[in-house]
Amino acid sequence: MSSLAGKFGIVFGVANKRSIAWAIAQAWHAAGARLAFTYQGDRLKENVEELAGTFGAETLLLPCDVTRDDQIDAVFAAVKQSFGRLDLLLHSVAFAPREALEGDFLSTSREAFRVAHDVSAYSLIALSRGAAPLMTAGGSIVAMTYYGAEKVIPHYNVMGVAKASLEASTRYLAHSLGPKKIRVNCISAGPMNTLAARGIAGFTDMLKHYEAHAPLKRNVMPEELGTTGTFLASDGAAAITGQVLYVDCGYQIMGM
Ligand code: NAD
Ligand code: 0WE
Repeated sequence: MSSLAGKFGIVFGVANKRSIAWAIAQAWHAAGARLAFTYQGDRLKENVEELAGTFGAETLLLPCDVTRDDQIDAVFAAVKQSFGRLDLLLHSVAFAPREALEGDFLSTSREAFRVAHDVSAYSLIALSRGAAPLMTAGGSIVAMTYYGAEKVIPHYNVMGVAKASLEASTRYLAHSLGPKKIRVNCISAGPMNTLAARGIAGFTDMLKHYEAHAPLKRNVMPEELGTTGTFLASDGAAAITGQVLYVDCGYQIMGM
């Protein structure tokens, strides 16, 4: 039997076919889960509609800017109405104002700090609070993070600080939701060529650096985030919560 057969999931963070959220959604779907998708705004609706449509008409599609409490409430009300319950949630959402990822970290404005933390870290708490009452048989919440949370990656700047907050929030949420059998974990992915990485100065060199220095001597493939996402969502991971799993070809273990 498929590992996610009979499970209901919701996916935040699909922008296009290269999105990490789409790689994990495809794997969840292949493992038997029925999914709802949210999109950030009208600009992305058509993209997500077309991708989600490949799973058939029973897929739910809902707008959700994660900085908007009213939209978050509406999403979980609609999920309750259509699915009746929820087992899985993927958080694959991050944003910091472009200028904060370019200059010196010392120049980080109060507003860029606020926005980065609201979109990229606080949203995990808000979405978990919305999902928890629907996770009546327990559940698995998975969030995407990056190594810049723990070591300095030049130019990642305030996003690294927001990812550190996301990872710490994962631990506090795991403690809060553990008694309800809801698990909360992060996947720390190696660099991926997605929309969020587009236009980052030196990104191609970063991919080459990983190829040269990661123990496995290559970069991560999207399907490998899918298989890890499916494992964390499955009952096989029933005793794993509050963790950061590195899916980075081993890069994180290196000291030099
Ligand atoms: P992506 O651009 O495909 O996905 C980012 C998503 O965030 C988009 O779908 C966008 O619509 C959404 N988003 C931004 N602001 C939002 C808001 N206010 N409300 C709702 N949604 C909003 O890029 P990706 O690389 O797939 O990024 C997904 C996640 O993976 C992010 O958390 C990112 O930090 C993380 N990650 C990416 C990499 C990488 O190298 N690409 C590596 C490790 C972790
Ligand atoms: O989490 C990310 C990127 C998230 C991101 C991307 C953008 C680009 C467009 C957040 N906010 C914005 N704002 C924009 O205006 N990654 C893990 C990918 C990434 O981004 C980097 C990296 C890596 C890796 C930025 C600098 C250095 C390395």
